[in-house]
Amino acid sequence: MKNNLIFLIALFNIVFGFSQNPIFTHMYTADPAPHVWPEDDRLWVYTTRDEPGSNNHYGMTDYHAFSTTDMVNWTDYGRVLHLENVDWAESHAWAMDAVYYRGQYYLVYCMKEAGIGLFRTGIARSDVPQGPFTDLGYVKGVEFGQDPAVFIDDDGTPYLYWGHDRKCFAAELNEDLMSIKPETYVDLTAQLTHVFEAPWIHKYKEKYYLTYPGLTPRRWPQKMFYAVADQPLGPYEFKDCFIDDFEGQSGTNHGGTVTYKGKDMMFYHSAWLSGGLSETRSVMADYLNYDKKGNIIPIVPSKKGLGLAKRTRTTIHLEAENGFAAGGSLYNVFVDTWIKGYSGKGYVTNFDNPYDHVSMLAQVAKPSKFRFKVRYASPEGESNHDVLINSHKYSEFVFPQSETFREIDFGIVELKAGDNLVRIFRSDWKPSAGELAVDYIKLEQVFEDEN
Ligand code: FUB
Repeated sequence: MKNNLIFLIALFNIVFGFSQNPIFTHMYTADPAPHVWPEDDRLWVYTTRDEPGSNNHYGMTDYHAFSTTDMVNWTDYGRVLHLENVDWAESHAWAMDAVYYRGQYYLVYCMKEAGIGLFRTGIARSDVPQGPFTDLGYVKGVEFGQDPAVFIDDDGTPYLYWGHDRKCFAAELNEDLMSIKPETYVDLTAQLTHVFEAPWIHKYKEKYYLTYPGLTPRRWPQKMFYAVADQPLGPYEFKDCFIDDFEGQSGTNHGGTVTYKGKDMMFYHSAWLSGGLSETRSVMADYLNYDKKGNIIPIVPSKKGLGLAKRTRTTIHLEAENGFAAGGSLYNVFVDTWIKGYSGKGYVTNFDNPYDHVSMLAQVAKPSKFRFKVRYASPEGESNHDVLINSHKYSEFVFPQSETFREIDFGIVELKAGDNLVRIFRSDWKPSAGELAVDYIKLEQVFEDEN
């Protein structure tokens, strides 16, 4: 009976072609940190980004935030922090975590310190989960702070875990999150068989589970292992491997767990989207199940993934007012809040002179098509503005009069692999009746079989 059911589910998936892995197909993403924040019905995933074609990790520069409510339709809020927004760092925007703590959202990341070249654990803050985040400096007391993860226990105590190059450490953080309590520092390396880097903590039935990528002796690629403890700082008892080798895996693996709408899930990465470039990675998600003794049941990565739909779809949502902090720019325009109903922190307006503009950065993996929408208001009358995508794709767009903010659909545009600057500017050749207010742009992923 049970076998018949499994067969029917498998058949259903084949017939309907469910394919939810990788979950983000518009951009190369890695090192996922999934979270659910208080009083927020969305699931959030924070990721690093691999540059198209790079196939190594040395040039990584930035982080993205994603959210969903149904595990199928995702929003990519664009770049939330970049190396150039962090004045103490010089390179290697490697793995990160995010945490909600005392009313603020923090990105806890690692980069190499300028002039020294050692990894530090940086802290950046935002008052909204989608960023962008503002750097506050690095955590004192942490040396070689690669691959940080923060765990807030039920009593509110914050813990930091980090590790690289076959080592793993942990400590309690002080209340400002900017330093560890040295007396709590522990070296967990010996307790975590095969550990290589990237610890992640979650709690299940009053036990602390530490999941991590590890290397069996002298052998890449990484597999995922876990260990269990009664206290957040251990001692940990090594358990097992729970994501073994799989076809199309990348050299590294790195992941985090989350419980959302009653389902436990594991996020990690593979090299499936790049199709063979093992270090150009993409985020995956699968259900995380336990047996009756609390052991994690091994995950076998599959295209089906969470199996809720034929595929996932991501919309890039870029708030105009984020400017430089999100990789864009504001030229001779300003952020205002006068017209109510804007999303985010305001809108961009005052396009007084020819070429006054707002630019927003959209990052994608491969040349691909998106449906382009702009949310705007133009209370005084129709306004003519031009949209430039990557300096060469040029169109004049008319924004009809609208006293309140509304979304207008400008049809399909093509983006190239890597960075795309979408610039909305005042045309120099046509007078504009209205003063345009740009709230955000959206780029909705479209697929070849939908054209
Ligand atoms: O993404 C860069 C590095 O690769 C991460 O920091 C490691 O955990 C590995 O995934």
